[in-house]
Amino acid sequence: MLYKNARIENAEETRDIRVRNGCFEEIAPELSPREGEETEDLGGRLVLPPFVEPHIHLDATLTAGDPVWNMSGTLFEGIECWAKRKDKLNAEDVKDRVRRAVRLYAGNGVQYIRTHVDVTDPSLTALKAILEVREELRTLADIQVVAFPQEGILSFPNGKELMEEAVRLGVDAVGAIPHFEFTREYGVESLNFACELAAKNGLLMDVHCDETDDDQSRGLETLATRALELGLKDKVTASHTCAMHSYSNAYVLKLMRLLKMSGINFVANPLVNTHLEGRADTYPKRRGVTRVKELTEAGINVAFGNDDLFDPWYPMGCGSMRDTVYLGLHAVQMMGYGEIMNSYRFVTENAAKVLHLGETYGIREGNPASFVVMDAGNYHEALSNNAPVVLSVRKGKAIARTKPAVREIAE
Ligand code: 17E
Ligand code: FE2
Repeated sequence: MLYKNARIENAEETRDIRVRNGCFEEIAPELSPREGEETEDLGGRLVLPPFVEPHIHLDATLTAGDPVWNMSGTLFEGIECWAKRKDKLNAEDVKDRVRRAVRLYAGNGVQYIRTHVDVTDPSLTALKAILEVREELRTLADIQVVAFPQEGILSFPNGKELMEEAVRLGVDAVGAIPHFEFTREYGVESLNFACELAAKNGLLMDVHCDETDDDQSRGLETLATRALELGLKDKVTASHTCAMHSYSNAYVLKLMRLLKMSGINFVANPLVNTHLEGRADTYPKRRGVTRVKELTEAGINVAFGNDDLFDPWYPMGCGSMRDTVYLGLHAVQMMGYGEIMNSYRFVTENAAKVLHLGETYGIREGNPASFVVMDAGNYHEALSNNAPVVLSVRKGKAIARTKPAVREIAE
């Protein structure tokens, strides 16, 4: 198969891409079709590596309003609403919603997903269902699973045992939620426990860390220190880190040294945290998105996630990575032209680093032929015009196509 005229990652010049046996065989300025080789002209459209969703809660997806709506818009009411829905979970219900969500993602060019799955459930119903359904969905996406203790590790009955059981069942990563634990001491202890569990089992880590406007929430320094001391480094991801928005600049100045030394990754979820945070403020209202610009400028890896898709925490979402990047750039004031052009990296290579996808991710000869085509000439245009992903190719196979809308203006 020969794809002609691909504008790979905003490049000035187009390239032709030859795909054989599911891999990129040749990428060059001009390739001629071999005898009998099928060709498709991409017409100079933007070609990117597949999108990576680094942070979503698939167990809760598509449950907003069932059985109750989150009226206050706070994280904590979301957790209460979810606890009510959790009581009604069964395997088929989880699988059906996950299938629908992954198909939405597939249509938008997302081929890799990291999902947090709540393990503060004595029956681990959602976890077992997701570990099963992810096998069935492999043709559309690779799904990484994080054992996520929504109601705490030390503050929930048998929290530690449930985390250990999740590891036995085959999760890829260990989570924690230090800011939700009953006490600061429990927060620190939960991080120590989670880091050791990850280290012992050779797993990745992804912590819901300081998702609060409380500037005294300091889970991050503990997580980064353990990541450094246990040699976990970039296997560790700190998600949310909203409190960093509210830390004093003096504290951040000190913290940055540790963050750089630790090598950990960050995931910000701008759509969800601009809406969940600041809820205890009057005016001015903080929006709680972590310091993405400063972290990026310090050479620290930051990715953007959606966090939610129509669930107790967020009543919107369509399975696209576009809106999180679009709003994220506004929220963190990274609106310089170069920043906009490069911002696809928040949901491609930076997110791929979070998931440890390794060298086989990316548009290079020899790699699996996975890429997306957007109906735009570069990423600025794609973001600004909300351009659809017109084609998603996964390991050489076209798995999704979207026809751009045709608009007619009378005069
Ligand atoms: N749970 C949590 O603790 N925080 C979130 N942002 C979501 C679930 C979506
Ligand atoms: Fe989350």
